[in-house]
Order: sequence, then C-alpha cells, then structure tokens
Amino acid sequence: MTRLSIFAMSMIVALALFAMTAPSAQAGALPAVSGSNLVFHIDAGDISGLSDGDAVSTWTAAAGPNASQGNADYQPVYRASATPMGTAGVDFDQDNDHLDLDSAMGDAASIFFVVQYKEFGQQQMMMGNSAASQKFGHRSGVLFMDGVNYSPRGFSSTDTHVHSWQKNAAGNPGTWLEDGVDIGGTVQSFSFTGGSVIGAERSAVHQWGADNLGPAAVISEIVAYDTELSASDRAAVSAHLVAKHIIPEPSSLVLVCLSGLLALRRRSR
Ligand SMILES: [Ca+2]
Repeated sequence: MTRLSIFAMSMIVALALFAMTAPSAQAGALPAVSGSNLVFHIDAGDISGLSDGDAVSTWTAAAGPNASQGNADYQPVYRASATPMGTAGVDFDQDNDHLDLDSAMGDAASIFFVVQYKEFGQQQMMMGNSAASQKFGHRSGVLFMDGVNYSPRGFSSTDTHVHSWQKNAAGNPGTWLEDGVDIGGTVQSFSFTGGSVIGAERSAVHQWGADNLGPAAVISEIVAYDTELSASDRAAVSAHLVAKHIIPEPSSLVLVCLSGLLALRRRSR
C-alpha cells in the first residue's frame, strides 16, 4: 500500500467515524413532498416544560390544530425517552386518555403515526372525530380505517413503529405500511375527514361503543397530508420518521465510505 493509499484509508476511517458521531440530520424538518399539503403535524419532541411522567394537558402542534385535555383523568402522560432513538412520547392508558384537537384537522389522505403499542387487546381507537365514524386504530393487531380492516395480516410488535395509512388513488393503492413496508391487506379507498380526537375512550365523551377503547400506546409523532403522496414521497417521509425515532440513517455512513473507496481507487491508478 502506497503512502497515498494509507492517507486515503485514514481519511475514510476518519470520515466514517465523523458520520457515526456527528449530530444526526434526520431530527430536522419533514422532507418536502410534491403536490400535497400538511394538514396536521404533532411531535412529542415539541413538548416543553414537562418532566418524564407528567400529565399532558396541551400538546402543541407544529402544523394544524393543537391537542389538549382539561380533565385530569383523561390526560395522557409524557415520556421523555420513549423510542429506541430516545425521542419523547405521549403515553395513553387505554382506559380513558384522549386529547381533543382545538378544531378539526383538514381532510387527510395520507397519515403517519409513530407509535409503540403496549398491548393488543380489543379495539383501540387511535384517532377519530366526535361521531361514530371516520376513525382508525387496530383490532387485536389488525389495522383499520373507517371500519375496514387492513387484513389479513395482524401484528403484535410492542416495539416503536411508523405506521402509515394512505387512501387509494389511481396507480397509488390505499395501503398500510409498517416502517415503510406494505403489511399486505385490503385496499382502502376513503379519506379521513374531520379528525378531532387523538385516542378515544369508554366514558360519555366520544363514546363510540363499549368495545372501543383508547390506545394502549405511546405516540411520538403524527403527520397527515391532504392528498395521496407519491410512492417516493411516502417512502421519504417513512424513512425520515424511522431514522428519527427507530434506527439511525445508515446512508450517510455508507455514502462516505463509498466515496472514500472510489477516491482511493482513482488515486491508486
Ligand atoms: Ca386516565
């Protein structure tokens, strides 16, 4: 190995170490998407002034209406470090915790949920409006939207995941993705309209039936767009959320090493 090669290899190692230790860029803004507007975005990382275990009375949104709950019994709990990447979450007790939006969010055709389910019993309502329709969640691990199961595949992972629902459109089938991968099920053809509640519960407020519980889940981030995203935009938003909450983005490290190796090859010619 020539002296130049040794220098180049040293640079590659240094750059790789930098890539591994540098502050992650993925914690930043959502990737830009084409032809679709953000109608709702709420991130537990934006909650300030609370300590781990504190009740959440207000969850300020980055886009769209804020979420709040004045009844102490119904308030979920703040988790300072809820995900594998140490990002925060809002912990719902399944019994009666829910947050009302200050106003209904705009109609959504693409929704992303960063969520850790704690268990899978019965029906758990993740989001809905005040009527007994247009709600979504899961039934014993099968995701559904507006009453339609995304069957046949259920899931039972209590790890943090990015669940993404999208309405059916031409060339862009309505699907649920888990961490960017289609979990396989019935095409979904409707929009999610008038969303006004995160979670639901069995009390008189937002009573959607005795079998409809709130989420036994920790929610870290919700993102909703008004139209169907392209496959590439959807993949980009999924990848952003996975990298932010679940696993670090490997691409920067891979790219640095690849460019370093190419430089080494050029120099050695
Ligand atoms: Ca409660």
